[in-house]
Amino acid sequence: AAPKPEDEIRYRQSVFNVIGRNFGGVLGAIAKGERPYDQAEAVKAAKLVADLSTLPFASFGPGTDAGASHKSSPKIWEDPAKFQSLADKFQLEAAKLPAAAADLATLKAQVAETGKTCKGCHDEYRLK
Ligand code: ASC
Repeated sequence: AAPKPEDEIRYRQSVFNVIGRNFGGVLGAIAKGERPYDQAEAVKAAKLVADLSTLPFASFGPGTDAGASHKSSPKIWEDPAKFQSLADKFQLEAAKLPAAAADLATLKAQVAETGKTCKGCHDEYRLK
């Protein structure tokens, strides 16, 4: 049986939570100089973000716009293809993070590029 809408919402929120810990909490902090650069730690966080980026967007199906509390804008379900195009941009940039994480300068540049795709989607599709 298909998961219940509230379970889909909980799943995508859980994945975004782990992405946020690893992207902002680890890679973003390193990029801002708030956390020391450790190559193994950075590569691990980058791989998690890249792998997890492939998961949440399948959980915005029909009916998952209502029910449990969430910050997803109704605009997502008005034009799913447009939402998916921003998800694709995020996944494309996130996939470059593991290789970029091998070096601090390339990591900083790729964190900036990936962060733009996070923000682009949040500005349009995440309610305040
Ligand atoms: C983060 C985080 C986001 C993005 C965004 C980038 O670390 O939690 O939502 O980066 O702020 O602009």
